Amino acid sequence: MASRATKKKSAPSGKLKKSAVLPMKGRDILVKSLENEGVDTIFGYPGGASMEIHQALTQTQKIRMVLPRHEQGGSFAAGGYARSTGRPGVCLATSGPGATNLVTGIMDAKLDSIPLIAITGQVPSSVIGSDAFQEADVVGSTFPMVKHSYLIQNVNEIPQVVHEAFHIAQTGRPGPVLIDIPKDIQQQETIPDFNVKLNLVGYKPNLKPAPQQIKKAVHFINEAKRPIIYAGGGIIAAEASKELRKFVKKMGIPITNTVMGLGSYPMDDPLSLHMLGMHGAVYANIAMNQADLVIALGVRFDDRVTGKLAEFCKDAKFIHVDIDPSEINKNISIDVPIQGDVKQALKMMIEQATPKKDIGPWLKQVEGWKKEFPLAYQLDKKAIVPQNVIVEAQKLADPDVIVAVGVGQHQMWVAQFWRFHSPRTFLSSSGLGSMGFGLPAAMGAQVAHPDRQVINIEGDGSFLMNIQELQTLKIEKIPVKNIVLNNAHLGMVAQWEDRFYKSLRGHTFIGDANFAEIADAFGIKSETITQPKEVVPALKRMMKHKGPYVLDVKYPYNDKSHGHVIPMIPGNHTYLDTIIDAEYNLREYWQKKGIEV
Ligand SMILES: Cc1ncc(C[n+]2csc(CCOP(=O)(O)OP(=O)(O)O)c2C)c(N)n1
Repeated sequence: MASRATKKKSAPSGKLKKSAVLPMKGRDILVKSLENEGVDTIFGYPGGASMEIHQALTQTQKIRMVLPRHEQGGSFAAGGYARSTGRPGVCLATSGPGATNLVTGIMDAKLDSIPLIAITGQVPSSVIGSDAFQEADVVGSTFPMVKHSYLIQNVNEIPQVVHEAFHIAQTGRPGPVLIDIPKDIQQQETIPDFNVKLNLVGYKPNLKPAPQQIKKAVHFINEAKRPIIYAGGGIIAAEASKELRKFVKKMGIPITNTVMGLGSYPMDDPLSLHMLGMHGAVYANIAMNQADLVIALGVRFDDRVTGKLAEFCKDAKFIHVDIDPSEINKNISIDVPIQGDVKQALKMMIEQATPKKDIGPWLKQVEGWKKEFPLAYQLDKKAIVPQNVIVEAQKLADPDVIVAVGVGQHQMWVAQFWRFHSPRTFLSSSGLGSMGFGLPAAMGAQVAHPDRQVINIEGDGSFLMNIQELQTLKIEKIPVKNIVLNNAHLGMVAQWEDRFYKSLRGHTFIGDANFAEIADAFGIKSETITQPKEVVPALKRMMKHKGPYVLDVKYPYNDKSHGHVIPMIPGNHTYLDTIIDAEYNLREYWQKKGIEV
């Protein structure tokens, strides 16, 4: 490939202050451009193709450089930063292996619509395409994962590219944007022009919902006898929790949340039906499926929510508000599509709709299901019960605590039993479902919120996947508290083995690790507990400790029903197939009671 070295542009006259007219290297222009976007933290791991940028970062007082111990940790940390603040998280890596190590974090941000800026150093322009040392086509390989990507080919483009990247990452439906920058461009000098203007032809997300569609939605709501609100991560991304609360309060309609939507509505409110879907509350799934109107707000009808599509909400009409037109009518045929900002749509509906005074019988029915099928767990005198650790931890935690999780049973138990009431307090790799997310995501959130309590609750398998970040916590003085729910198994997969493979263990026993000793080796305070009576005192000690902490909670993997995440709707099944306890699924339970199904 021909050299992409570019000629220096002459400075645009008149616009720049005298001090800015000095030539700067590409690496310094990049850092200044990031400062101009308000970046205060970068999670970056250096290497040959990015060390120029790290050199430049040593010269700024405005940006904290956090060195993760693995680029995947850096990308999840940037995700945790973004999820907990709403501002784009920034991660940085070198070319080749550094860049490929970011890929999981990029995909995680894509599936959960998280604003993320991933910056990668690239081999020099002159050798791109030659299989140079540590060359990887990161733009090509992440192409289907990013919202947009750039390979910078001219040092003069840097301010424009950075400005566009931040704009794209955080507007419309948020998502990841990649900036790949060859080493020679980092080294070249030019007189920069930071007076950049946005002119993105073809990218102008429409925020304004069509008024006639809102009118139609209000009409459908007026007519409904069994309405339900199904609210997801879009509410949090749009900062629309306040409007959602107002809407629910005014209308008196019950509401259920997706995993991504947890925190958008207070779960202790009587109208909250908590989480729905595969491991959601039985009452949430019954109410959804027996509703005559589903008001879907910032959701994407994920298969973990719908189960078997053909049977999903068979008697319902659908209103769907989403910023992304490609989500509407994707999985479900929608009666009232509303493309636009869900915050604006809610404001318009609040103004125009009248309270639902005519749904008393429906509310009574929903209340009945809530009482009949409570989320519950059994205590055990001899062994620690993980759900109980979660419940006790919330009792002792600060009210504004931020909770991160890994992926597996522990993740679903937190989603079921922790009562979230504020947006941006639950950090979960929900769409991608990536193990190894909890510790680095908590780390990113803690850096963004140094004065708040941040707790990571992770299974042993998940914790092991980015355990090296304990060193980052220690060296960077990041006081994340880690509760490791340690059952020596890949619990969620073992649960599926118990359910669907006659408990044949296909490499799901991982063995018992002593996480307190590992933490100790990193210089982090730690404790191990094995007995139920130790739970509360150990949690108290952990919460009181000022620095990072690892609490290793050892409990036996339990292959009986009460050791599983229940309720559970097996994949591609319907709510009637919900496993509600050891003996019955919902269909059998209702048949036994003489209820027609
Ligand atoms: C990176 C990655 N690899 C594999 C999986 C598949 N998977 C889903 S849950 C799970 C087990 C998780 O075990 P652990 O973190 O110990 O949590 P537990 O289920 O025991 O609470 C596995 C292997 C995944 N989600 N992510």
